[in-house]
Amino acid sequence: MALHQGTLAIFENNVGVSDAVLLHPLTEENFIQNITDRFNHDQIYTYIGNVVVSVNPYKPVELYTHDIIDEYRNRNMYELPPHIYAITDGAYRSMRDRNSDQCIIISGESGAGKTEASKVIMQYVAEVSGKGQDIDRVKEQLLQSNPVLEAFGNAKTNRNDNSSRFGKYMDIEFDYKGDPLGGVITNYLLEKSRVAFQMKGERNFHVFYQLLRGADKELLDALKLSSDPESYVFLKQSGCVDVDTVDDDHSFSVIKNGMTVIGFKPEEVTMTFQLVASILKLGNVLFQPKSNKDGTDGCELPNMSEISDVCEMLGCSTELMYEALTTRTVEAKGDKVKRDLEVAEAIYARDALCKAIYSRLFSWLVSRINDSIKVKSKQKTKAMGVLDIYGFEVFKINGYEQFIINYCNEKLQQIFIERTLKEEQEEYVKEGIEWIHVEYFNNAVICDLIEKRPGRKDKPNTGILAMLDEECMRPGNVTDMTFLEKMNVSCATHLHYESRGCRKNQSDKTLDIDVFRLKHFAGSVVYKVNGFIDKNNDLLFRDLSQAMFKCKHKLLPSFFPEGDPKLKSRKRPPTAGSQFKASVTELMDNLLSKSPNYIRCIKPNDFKKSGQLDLKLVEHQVRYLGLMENVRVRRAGYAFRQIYEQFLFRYKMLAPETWPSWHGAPKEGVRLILVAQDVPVDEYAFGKTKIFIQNPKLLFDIEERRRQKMHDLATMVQKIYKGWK
Ligand code: AOV
Ligand code: MG
Repeated sequence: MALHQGTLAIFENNVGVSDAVLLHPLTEENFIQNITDRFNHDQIYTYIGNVVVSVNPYKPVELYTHDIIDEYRNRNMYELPPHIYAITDGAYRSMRDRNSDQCIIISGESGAGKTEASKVIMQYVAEVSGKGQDIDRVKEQLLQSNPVLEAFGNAKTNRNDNSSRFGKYMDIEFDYKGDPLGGVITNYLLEKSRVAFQMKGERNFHVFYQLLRGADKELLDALKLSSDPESYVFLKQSGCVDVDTVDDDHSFSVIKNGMTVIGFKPEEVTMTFQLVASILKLGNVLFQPKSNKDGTDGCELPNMSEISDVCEMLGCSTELMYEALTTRTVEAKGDKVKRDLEVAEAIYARDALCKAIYSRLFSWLVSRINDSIKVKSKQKTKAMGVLDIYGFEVFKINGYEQFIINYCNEKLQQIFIERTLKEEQEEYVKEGIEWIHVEYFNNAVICDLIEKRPGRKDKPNTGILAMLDEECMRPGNVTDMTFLEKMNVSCATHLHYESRGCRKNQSDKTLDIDVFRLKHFAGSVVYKVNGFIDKNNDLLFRDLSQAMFKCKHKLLPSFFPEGDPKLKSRKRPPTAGSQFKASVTELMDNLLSKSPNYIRCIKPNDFKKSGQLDLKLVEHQVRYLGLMENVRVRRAGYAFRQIYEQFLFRYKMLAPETWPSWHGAPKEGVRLILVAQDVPVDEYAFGKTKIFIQNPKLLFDIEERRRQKMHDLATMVQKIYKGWK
């Protein structure tokens, strides 16, 4: 296939080396210089072997056109400049032609470009796979699931204007021809605390603003909403309602259209927005103190307007809702006693209800989308998974959510470390070639610190999640501080744990006593322990779940099955942490069952600015992502390897015996080419199916000679052609 020379800038003027394996000499400085030079020329992708390193350009780049997709179709990775399209194409073809399920694991810290990368993958797959009415419908549904889930699951944070606040893994399923049949989305713990509270400068989930800014008057009236986000406590308290890079009004029509394409019925769309509106209104419900005759304190609602609107939308009796928000039933020795809630408790209950409604709505949306996109036929499928989670993050104040998010990133890093090394090792062994060990930092030790199972009685229990669960289950006076004290004792000697007394920064002289510090693979994070017990417990007062269960709303009661009074079992639901751990374990097993492909995203600066690359920041990421180790492992033995047939096909013009065609054994053909090019025998090794070349520069030379030869051939053909004329 000929390149459209001149029309596609990406194919011209390759800057630096496109594969870091070819760097000479290989130093961290050179590595960073290379990606910097490339970044400065909008060449944001660089390979480390078959891993794509991507630097976020923070501006539109001319890399994603139909013409460019066309070029990458059915091409080998090394033939064209590095691109996500190339590894996606490789993964897609391996899946289709070699029947090997694939996954693409995208990692990098918050704002590094993971979510955008996942969209690039989806766009590519949609374009290169088959066409036809049914297939196109499936593709459109898969593509539209993106904006819908982003509206409900992404938000502006201080790190990223469109930050994923949930983890997402999507399997796209194909038939034997490689045509998409459907998919399955798995979501991981949504950061629901954001519904009721956001840090200064951050926003709530996009959908709230989209609804207010984008809905027409009719819909707003039906939902009894004002169009101004400033009217809602849940939206205005962070001091940020508008974001330059986000168009809420337009996005609203995009998600409404998306929901329709996916197959949501109009009433389902209405019900969804009723719940979103109810949350906004509940957030405005105020409580004021009330003194009871018996001397206890309670609270009441000074104004019933918001609550009546909510009850009307949810089909709930106002009295029941009022009671559920201001009182609590406690069981003492088999007796049920109603107790008044104080103002702070009522606010807590109200917020917990809003968070529960929202997170359950989100899970429902995911399962509703899954219903639409699931493969309907019984035929056998092959899968390609794309993983896009919330990236590693460090804020001024880090809580339970950051702990969970960073734990998930820790696990992904572990997969990368183990698999890139293991696979490399396996390949050498499989091909009968000696393996040279490269030292690397294995973060398994941090994963253990977080998730290890409880130890024996005589051994300290060092799994933080397990300790947290233990504390949540323990009767008696349990607080965040008792949990912290427990950790401080158990983890005292752990190299990656530091107990209280951490400074927030170098100049800060005050000591925080309610914090602990974890040394994650990606950096040190100080966590404030406040809220850990509560968020891990994740309990909703039963009065509230029972009230929700009794609502006439067609969707809501099904979100609160535990509110069914007929329910016999009162078993405590698993904690948020143990659920998350279980789902992460399942995810890891799933990823391990597939052939992995990696995209390692790098954030160039902390200001979301284009054209700026902060060397220190990049250096830090290069280090913790283990990219240099990655290059070294790749180079330690043989930087380059290729299946004999492919090598022969590409370089056959370099030996008289193999040009224009070779009919002998491919391995022998490859040997003849290398001999013809005077390559010293100690520079390469013959594996069982592949040729391994040690020095990357050599490959460079061979490639250059090939280019020259192609040029000579083209000139010769031109001369002959002219001669004919
Ligand atoms: P993330 O997924 O890695 O962060 P995103 O993919 O949301 O990061 O990228 C953040 C922002 O960077 C996007 O909204 C774009 O403005 C810009 N960006 C990223 N990749 C590209 C690209 N290839 N071309 C142009 N602009 C890009 V987080 O979800 O916060 O962990 O949790
Ligand atoms: Mg993201």
